[in-house]
Amino acid sequence: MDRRNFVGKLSAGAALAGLFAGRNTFAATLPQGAQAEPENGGESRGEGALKITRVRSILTAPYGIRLVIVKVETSDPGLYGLGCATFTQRPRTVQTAVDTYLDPFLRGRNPDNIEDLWQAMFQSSYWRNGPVLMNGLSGVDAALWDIKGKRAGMPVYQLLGGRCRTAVPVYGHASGSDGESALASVTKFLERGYKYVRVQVGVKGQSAYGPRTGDEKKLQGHFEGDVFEPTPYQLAVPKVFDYLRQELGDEVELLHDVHERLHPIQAIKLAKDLEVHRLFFLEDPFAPEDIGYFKHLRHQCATPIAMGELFNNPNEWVGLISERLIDFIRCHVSQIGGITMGRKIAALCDFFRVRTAWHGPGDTSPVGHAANLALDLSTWNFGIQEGREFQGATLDVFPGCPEIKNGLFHVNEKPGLGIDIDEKLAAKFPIKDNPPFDLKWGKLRGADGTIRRP
Ligand code: GCO
Ligand code: MG
Repeated sequence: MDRRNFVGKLSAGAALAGLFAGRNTFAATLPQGAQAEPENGGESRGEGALKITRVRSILTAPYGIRLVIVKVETSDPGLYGLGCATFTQRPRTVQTAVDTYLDPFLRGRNPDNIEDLWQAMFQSSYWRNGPVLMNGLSGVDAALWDIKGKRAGMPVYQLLGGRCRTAVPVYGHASGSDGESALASVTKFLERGYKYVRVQVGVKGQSAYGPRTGDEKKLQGHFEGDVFEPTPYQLAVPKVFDYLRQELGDEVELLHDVHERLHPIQAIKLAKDLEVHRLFFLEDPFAPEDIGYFKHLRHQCATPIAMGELFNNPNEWVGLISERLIDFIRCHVSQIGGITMGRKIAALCDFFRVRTAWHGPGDTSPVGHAANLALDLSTWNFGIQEGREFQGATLDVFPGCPEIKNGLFHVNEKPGLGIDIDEKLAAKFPIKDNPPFDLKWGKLRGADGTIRRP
């Protein structure tokens, strides 16, 4: 077709926009009926199209942990979406990413085009994939899914393919510094209906991840901090699990988080020692910087492995999944790109029989838990969900907050993510810039003062 004939087939609007606006001559190759896009990035179609009017962060700490929520407002009064963007150790950086950069970038765009907006946000900073920008982007992403669900009159899990299960199994967080105390802690969860319990092991005089032993040594002076030595911890864990399996039998599913605290070869030995106890999974045996060790671990034992809460670059998970080196993907959904990236990862995992176990500690906000649950309900290859029992003021700050009953997370059937925020109440729980939980990182040291991994 010669150029004149082709242009003749275009709508007048497209031809005029393309040829006379003096900018986008490529518009002349648009198919019949398509319109050239407006200057603002191309997402707004027509006068009546829904537009994003404002994107802003809301910082709140109703249970002491600093949470970052993103609210995306639209030109339809009262229609907005919420997403979790919590990077609790550095909340002000995410606040800046959202309020200073994403808000002006997104205003005027159509919230319907989630994938396109995701890619636009992602590419817009040129440098990408870090926790600050990914949390900001993820907060917007989940908010856009929330808006789409509200527009469709459906919960987000319906938009993702519908239910694969009636409710979402959650694991409880038990701990102890010896067999007896760990058993007492696990039993409390079993009595409340939990079938899965993660058990963290304390070591006297040390700051292990998970439990509080109460007698932790502190270094003073130049190298002040909490003491952690890997070997006593490595030796203590199998003893506690020996006792638990002996007392509890095989019914309960037991889990453990190494929290990247061992030297890699010690983690391999621990995984081998625990193999006999058939863990549901062993989490973060290595740091993200040491993922090359997974193939060595895989060749030596069949303890199921979970990994991923610190990941935010696809290069960190694609190989581990496609080479079948892990059994559970455990990303923090607001670290990786929100629901949009979560569903892509879940689909990738499906082909390699890897199951999902999205990160869900206290520094995933209730809004983030609602996003996790939308994925959990609609993912066939779901494995387990980490959860938290929200209580008191948190339930009032976040109406619709997911609740755990009998070891299961239930979601409400409201359109979107089914969760809201009472901003006036949220403002009564301002974040602190020096809370003890968030600032302990970077202060963990060996007995000689050497900095340890968190
Ligand atoms: C987990 C995690 C968390 C992290 C926390 C860091 O498995 O739940 O390891 O507890 O330590 O999210 O802020
Ligand atoms: Mg963990």
